[in-house]
Amino acid sequence: VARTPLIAGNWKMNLDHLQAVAFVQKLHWTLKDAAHEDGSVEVAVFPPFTDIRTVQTLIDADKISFALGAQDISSHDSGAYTGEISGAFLSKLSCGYVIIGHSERREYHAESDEVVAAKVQAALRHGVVPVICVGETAEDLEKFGASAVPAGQLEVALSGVAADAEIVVAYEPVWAIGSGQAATPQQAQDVCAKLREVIASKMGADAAAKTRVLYGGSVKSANIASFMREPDVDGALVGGASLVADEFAAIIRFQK
Ligand code: G2H
Repeated sequence: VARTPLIAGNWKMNLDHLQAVAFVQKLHWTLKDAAHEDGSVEVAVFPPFTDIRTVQTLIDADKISFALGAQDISSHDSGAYTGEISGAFLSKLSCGYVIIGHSERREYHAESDEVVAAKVQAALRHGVVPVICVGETAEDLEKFGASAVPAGQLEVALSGVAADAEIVVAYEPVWAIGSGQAATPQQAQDVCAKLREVIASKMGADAAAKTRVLYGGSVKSANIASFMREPDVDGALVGGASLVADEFAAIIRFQK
C-alpha cells in the first residue's frame, strides 16, 4: 500500500490568530509548486484553538491545500466541562485531525493512557482523525529500551478502535522533543516498525499497511530526508521548525 507522506506542524502555544494569518500566507506563497500541490505530500497545521476559525477561513478563501488539525480534544461530546473543546466543534470547523496524547499533555496535564484512549474514541465519533502520540522518556529508554513504552501506550490507545478506522500514529521520543537531539533514522525506523506491529495486532494487517506512522522530535530541514528514507516512517510531526515558514517549507519539500 502506498501511504501518502504527512508533514504535520504542531504550533503548540505559539502564534495568535493575527500572527497565524501572516504565517499561513507566507508558508503558502513559499510553497507554490511544491509537491503538496499535487497531493504527493499532505501538509497539516495544528494551531491553538483560538486560531482555528481564522486559519480555516484563510484556507477556504485562498484554496490552500493544507489540512487543519487541533492540538487536543475533550473525551466528552458536550456538557458541563468548563474549558474543554468537543470533537463536534472541531469537525464543524473542518478540522480533519487532532493530536492526542502529546507528551506535553501526558506530562503537564497528567493524561493517562486511558484518557488518551477515551479521546481517541471521541475523535473517531466525530469523524476527526486522531494523531496518537506515543514515546519513551530518557529514563524509560535506559530501563526498558526504546519500543516497550511506546508500544504499550499505543496498545491502550487502540482499545476498541475498529479495523477500518483512520488513525495516524506519531512516535515522539520524549528525550528528542525540542532538545535539538533527534533520534537516529534507525532508531525511528525500529520503533515505527514495532508500532506498526501493534496496529496489526489490534486492528489487523490491512490497517497496519494503510496507517501512517510519523516520527517527531527535533525534525528539521537538515534531517527530514534521512527519516523519510526509512520504510516505516511515513512523515513527521514537527514542532519548533514548523513555526519558521522557510524551514517548514523546506521540510515539506524533502527529497529522499
Ligand atoms: C515534538 C515535536 C512536535 P519539536 O513535540 O510535536 O516538537 O519538533 O520542537 O521537537
